[in-house]
Amino acid sequence: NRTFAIIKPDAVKNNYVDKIYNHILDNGFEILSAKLIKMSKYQAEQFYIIHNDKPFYEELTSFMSSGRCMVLALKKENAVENWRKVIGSTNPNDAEEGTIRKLYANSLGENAVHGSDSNKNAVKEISFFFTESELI
Ligand code: IDP
Ligand code: MG
Repeated sequence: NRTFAIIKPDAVKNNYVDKIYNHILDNGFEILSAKLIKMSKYQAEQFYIIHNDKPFYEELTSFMSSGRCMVLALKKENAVENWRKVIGSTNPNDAEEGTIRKLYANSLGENAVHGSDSNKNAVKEISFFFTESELI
């Protein structure tokens, strides 16, 4: 299975890319592709369109387009569920010890990483940023 991950602008700025890479590899994920990008505000709005009715939509899309982030396509058995476990709860205060959000996130909004929440969304999110031929 595949999942889609983002190392968010806060984590890139704080130089946590290599640490987060180690979590990915130590947990047995294969990196099919990774690239450093800067999302436009429009791209962030499209990516998070499911949240467009939420009070945090503006804050979220401004933050996600505020700086460079790294987008990744990951492969592992039960990748979606597994990656959600590795990253921890949305709010770093609630995240379990040892999870990426517990270790590297600043706040509920700036929470270091993204992970798809279902196989269906993983497929959609990967194709939002990668063509099939980029997944090696
Ligand atoms: P998830 O990333 O754990 O799947 P979602 O509920 O899908 O969490 O929310 C997407 C992202 O929106 C979160 O990762 C976080 O960056 C941001 N977010 C969620 N809730 C809030 C909030 O109450 N205030 C500000 N940002 C939020
Ligand atoms: Mg989500």
